[in-house]
Amino acid sequence: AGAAEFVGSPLRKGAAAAEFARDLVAALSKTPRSIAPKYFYDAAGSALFDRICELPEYYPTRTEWRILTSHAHDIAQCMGSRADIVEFGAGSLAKIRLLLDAFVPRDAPRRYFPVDISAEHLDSAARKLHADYPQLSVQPVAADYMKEEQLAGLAASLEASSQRRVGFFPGSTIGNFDPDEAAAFLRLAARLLRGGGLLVGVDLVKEPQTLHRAYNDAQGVTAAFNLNLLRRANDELGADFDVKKFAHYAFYEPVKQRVEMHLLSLCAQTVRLAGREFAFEEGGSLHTENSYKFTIEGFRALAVSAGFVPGPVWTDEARLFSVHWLES
Ligand code: AVJ
Repeated sequence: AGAAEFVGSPLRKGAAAAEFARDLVAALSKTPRSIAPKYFYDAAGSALFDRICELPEYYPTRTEWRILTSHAHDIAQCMGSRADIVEFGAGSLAKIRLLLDAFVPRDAPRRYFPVDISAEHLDSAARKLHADYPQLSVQPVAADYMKEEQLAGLAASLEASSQRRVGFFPGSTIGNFDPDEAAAFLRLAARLLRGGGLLVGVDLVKEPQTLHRAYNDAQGVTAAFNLNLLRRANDELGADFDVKKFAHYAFYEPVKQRVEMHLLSLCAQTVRLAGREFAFEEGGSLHTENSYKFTIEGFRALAVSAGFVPGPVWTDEARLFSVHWLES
């Protein structure tokens, strides 16, 4: 046991490209135009996201890291002895190391299932993690965790053992979901993790300038991340977006309490994709991401509505970010 092998139903490349094509055609065919942010994360997009996490303006990663470091012992206590850990949207598998290091060897988690949509990125990260934690069975799951059928293999692996299961969903990725989707995800997680719990990182509502800067960094990495969607559509789907003729636009929308990212057409232009033509007027938008911000009480109420019993919450001095333990 212990090798980094794929379990579950890996997204086959062809099927993934077909889904991207279908969703992008649908996105460009409706008004207003919008597409799910999961399509940012091909290998290049995941690497750009890792760079965002290092930016001086992007406080969430750094702040969450500090919270996890300061409370790692309490968190390990909540997770319990010899648990199976499922991480949703695991990315580069950096944060789990911090938690793993907080356990004494006899209580250390036994199996770790990082779930991520970006298979290549996940596979190499899983190999590195297993090399550094040889006692830990690392079982990457290349899947869209919003699709329960893609988690069937994972659910079966968890069921096959009597270990306690705990989830880890850091980074405020939950902020990408509309309120209905966030509740649906939490209900799915509560089912999968029954008898255990979920550790969730949640970005907080705050003064809008801080939010604005976090999504409009001076080096333009966030802009490159947003525009990468178009580059990816060109490479994978044979679309002909002229990436230079689109601009990154991100702003905080206080009524919905979310940062919105859009790609705006800098001129009137026509784009070809999958044998069709899509006209953009000058200033026309493709909405690429929402990043919802929460109050601590608001998030706890959402968790309760999804069937969790909220436990301790940890935050930083400036109350920029929060980490919640939820019992399932
Ligand atoms: C990974 C969804 C938490 O919303 O802050 C970072 C993605 N987008 N900069 C976020 C993102 C632009 C990030 N999440």
